[in-house]
Amino acid sequence: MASRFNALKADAAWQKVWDDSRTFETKDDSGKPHSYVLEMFPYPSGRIHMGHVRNYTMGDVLARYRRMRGDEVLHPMGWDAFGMPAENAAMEKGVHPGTWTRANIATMKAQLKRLGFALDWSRELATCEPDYYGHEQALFLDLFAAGLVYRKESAVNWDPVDMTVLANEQVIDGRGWRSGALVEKRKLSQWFLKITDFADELLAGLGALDGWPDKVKLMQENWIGKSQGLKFRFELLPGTGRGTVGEANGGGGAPPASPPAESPLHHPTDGPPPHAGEDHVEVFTTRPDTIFGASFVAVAADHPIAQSLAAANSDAADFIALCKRGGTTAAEIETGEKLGFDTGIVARHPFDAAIELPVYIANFVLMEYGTGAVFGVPAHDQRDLDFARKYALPVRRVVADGDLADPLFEGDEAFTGAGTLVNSRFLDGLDIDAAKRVVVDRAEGEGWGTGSTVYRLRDWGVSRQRYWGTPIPIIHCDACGAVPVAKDQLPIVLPEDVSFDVPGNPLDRHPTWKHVACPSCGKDARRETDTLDTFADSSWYFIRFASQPKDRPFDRRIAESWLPVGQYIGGVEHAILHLLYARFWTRALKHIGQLDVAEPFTGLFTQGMVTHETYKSADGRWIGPDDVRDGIETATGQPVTVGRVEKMSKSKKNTVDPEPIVDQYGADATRWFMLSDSPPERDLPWSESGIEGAWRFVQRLWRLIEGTAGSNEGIDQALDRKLHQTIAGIGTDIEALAFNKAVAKIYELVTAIERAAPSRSRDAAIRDLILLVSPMVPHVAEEAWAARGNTSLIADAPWPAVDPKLLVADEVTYAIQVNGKLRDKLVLAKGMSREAVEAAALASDKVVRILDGKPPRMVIVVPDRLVNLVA
Ligand code: ANZ
Ligand code: ZN
Repeated sequence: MASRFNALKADAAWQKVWDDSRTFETKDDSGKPHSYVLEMFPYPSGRIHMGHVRNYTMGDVLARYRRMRGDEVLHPMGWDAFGMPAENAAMEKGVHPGTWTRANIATMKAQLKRLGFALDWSRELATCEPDYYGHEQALFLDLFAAGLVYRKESAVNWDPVDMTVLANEQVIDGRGWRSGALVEKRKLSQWFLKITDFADELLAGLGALDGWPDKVKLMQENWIGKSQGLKFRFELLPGTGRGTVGEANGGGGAPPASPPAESPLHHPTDGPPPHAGEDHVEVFTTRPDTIFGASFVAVAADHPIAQSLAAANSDAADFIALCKRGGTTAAEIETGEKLGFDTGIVARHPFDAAIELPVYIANFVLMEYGTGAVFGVPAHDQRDLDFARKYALPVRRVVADGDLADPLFEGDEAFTGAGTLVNSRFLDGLDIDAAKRVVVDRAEGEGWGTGSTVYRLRDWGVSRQRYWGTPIPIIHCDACGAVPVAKDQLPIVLPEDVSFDVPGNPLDRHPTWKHVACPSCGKDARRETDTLDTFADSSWYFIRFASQPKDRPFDRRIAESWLPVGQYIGGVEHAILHLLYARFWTRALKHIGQLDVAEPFTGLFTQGMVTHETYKSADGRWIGPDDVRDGIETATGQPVTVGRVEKMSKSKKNTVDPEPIVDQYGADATRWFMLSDSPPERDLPWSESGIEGAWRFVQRLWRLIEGTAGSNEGIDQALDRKLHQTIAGIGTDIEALAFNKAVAKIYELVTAIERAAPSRSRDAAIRDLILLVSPMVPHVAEEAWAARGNTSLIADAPWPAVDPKLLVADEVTYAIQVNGKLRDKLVLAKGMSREAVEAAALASDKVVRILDGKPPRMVIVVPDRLVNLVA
């Protein structure tokens, strides 16, 4: 009797039914409670990968479950379709970025459809289409009108061979990733969004995000980087620059300026150094408490002091040029070699004019942060320590952990922890916070500094000198400046006829596209040829999913009825930028009165990776799992080395393509495996035996479901209990995204049903089992549902109801006495609360009759045994 479940046939059939009957199209006004489940939309790179399958399966189970619980669920899908890879494909293969992108979307959409996701495809959007990015241009203009957009000169990575701006990720070891040329820093006028206006709000808002992982909140907090600091000035000694003789390192007194170590980059100047006309340098610190540990002052390469020195000193100019070649990311600065140039200028310690500190130009000081100048405390800052060891500057302990008060600091690891001030005169004995306050108070009192709050967060530079992005709707006029395009001229559409055979931005080279009349004065003017950072596209797509009128970005009332996204699921790699930009964009829309939503995503889940073993050939090449059989590389017959289990990635060739897996095992087995083995936040190691096990389970389920026959007489209490506990437990697990726990409960229930003798309970359990597994393995569930004679879809069926009585694990019989006489017996749950037991006793018919409406004077409850009512 038991047939095999034919996944290939059933998958296609049910997917067609869902499509044809528009099962998963969401209605805005059904009157049901709105529930918004969203997974991060994919970049259309070409094919879906296992990470997508895992991510979208999780969201799908929740979406399907919520539908069955009676919610109107919005579960949409679209494409984050602008970006570099399409331009690279254009350069490498000569295919237009749009053609390449749209073909990828078609392929990937077909692949997603084969997994049977309950998505509302009628709301599908691709950010590269004018009917999306045109609305983004309108929003940009609104933000511009509200003063949240501005233009500023800013440094970019310039590839002098490809003649193009590079993103930080495209600079590898200081060279262009494509050309290999040494990258230069160039200044370009660029567009910025004022995210810093919202720094405090973005920080404070994290406090209310209970549905976010703590680690993500912490990452955002660090990125925003609010710190209390002190800005103050060091007086510069006039005419300094020669022969400041240093004492031995680590003495008990003030840290002296020491002679420079031999280094080609380290050239004290001769004669009085220029001070850029300045007699002081202003620094910013978040550790004013460490002021007596200072051993040098350092300025950024772009700092006026460095610049004016360079004008007169070619060594300084060379050093500055060298600094500009380095990377600008925090990681590069953290890990890169710390380099300095001794200007010969000497600064005076603010608390003791006798303490003199050398002033360096240093590559790890950024002009854009604080004041572009710092004082270095090697003992308590790692960069300063690296620098001090290199240039043999004093390293003096001023914060001690325990009673380690020796000023001599050894080793190469700075001490950044909590402690007590030492070797710091009037600060000695204070803790860090108290010492900070004392120094800030004195600086303010004596008028040489001011306490301040600063953020690490920078304004968001959105200009990209690229073709495949949203054109910035601005026109540059020599007379009128930057003039916004009128909204009725939107969308500003990308020209189709572009070439990628020469480096640079095709929009810039296009013969006609940028030449337009000034909207304001009518004279010849030029379109902005920069396009928007693709993070702008992903900063509001969830709003457009909720509401997509043709003539404006969204309908406020409808969007507000869906937002915020109750559950957002995606990779932790987006913990900072995407999530922060979306939070900003949402606040900016609120600020300009367009959308009253405080936070875009109230629930966030970051899922683990899908991993796989890696393999290397005898001659050290990575090889893919398909090319290995029984430890032998099939092509060469040579043994392979099995490497670590790592995140699936093209570079290590340890990927498994989902499509052949779905061909072979079907959508349900693939989905089941994604949910079953590991907790969703952990990595999931892909294994052949895992997917085979999932396939066997789907078959086992089918045999059980299909094989329903025989007696439907009699009750099986134990099975009833098991069933209802499972119904309740799975609901809780799915809401908590604990899919592996839900799966474990299903295994138990299946085993219990298999072992149970035929009965009415068993029949009911099988019926409910089909409902319970349907969010996870929807195709086999629909097939079974139909086989049992149901004419409507299981996707539209309600989630089985829980009978709370059956959730009770154990029951006890209570003796109910009135004035010590047994009057009734009640079967109640073991361990029930006193109040509940008392209420049950008072509700007994017999008791009601005896008490005759009068409340008892006293109620004695002996847990799990008896109740005595004293009348
Ligand atoms: C002295 C000091 C002593 C510092 C110490 C740190 C530790 P956060 O907290 O991350 O904001 N700094 C200031 N401006 C800088 C710039 N433009 N480029 C590079 N570094 C800069 O970092 C603030 C600290 O970073 C400041 O506090 C300063 O070094 C450095 F034991 O001053 B500190
Ligand atoms: Zn004009």
